[in-house]
Amino acid sequence: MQLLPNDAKWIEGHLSTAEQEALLGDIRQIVAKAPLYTPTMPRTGKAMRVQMTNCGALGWVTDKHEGYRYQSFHPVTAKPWPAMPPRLLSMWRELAGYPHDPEACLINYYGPEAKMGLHQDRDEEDFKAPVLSISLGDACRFRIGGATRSGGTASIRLSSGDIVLLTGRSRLAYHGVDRIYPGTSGLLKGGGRINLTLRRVTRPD
Ligand code: MD3
Ligand code: FE
Repeated sequence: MQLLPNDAKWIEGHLSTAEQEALLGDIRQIVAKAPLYTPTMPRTGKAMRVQMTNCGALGWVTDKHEGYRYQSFHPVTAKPWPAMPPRLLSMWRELAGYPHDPEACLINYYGPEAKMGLHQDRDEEDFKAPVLSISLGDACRFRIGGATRSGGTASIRLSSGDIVLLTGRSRLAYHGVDRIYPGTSGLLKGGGRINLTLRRVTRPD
């Protein structure tokens, strides 16, 4: 385990190849029921470069008028999100250090040209809950800074099987994906990168 700025934790190579393949099998089943779609940004309606879907009770979506939010159903099919696979629940219980289960798992798919600009994740009610990120497929350059846009940032190369746990001060850190390194993993037949983020959305009572 390595510490990143503001107490973010990087667990390099956490998942074995067999575990990555098993998790990918779970993801394929989810995507068969809840297809990846291209979200559009609020106000501008511009397409994001990353394709998304979700599993769990709640999923993160964009809305042209209402901005970003969580909802219980797929915005294209209108069906409830598929359940969170037991494998993901166990990983959260093992690693998150948080006494309540996650409610959402956002699944991001990056093609070779995709990236994600520097942003904060602040659509959840409870910032005391960590975010657990799992990388699968091609490696990427991931950038993380502090709680303001103006501060310095650190860049790391995230590879298939790596975990990043955003706890404490890092929970509100600016972060983004600068680039994908195509052809660096054989896990996904067509190439590209999948990132899973497990999140608690509502404040537990
Ligand atoms: C730091 N995803 O879905 S994962 C996102 O690789 C997102 O797809 C990126 O940023 C990806 O919102 C980065 C690592 C990550 C996830 C959530 C964070 C870093 C974070 C929340 C707070 C601070
Ligand atoms: Fe994010």
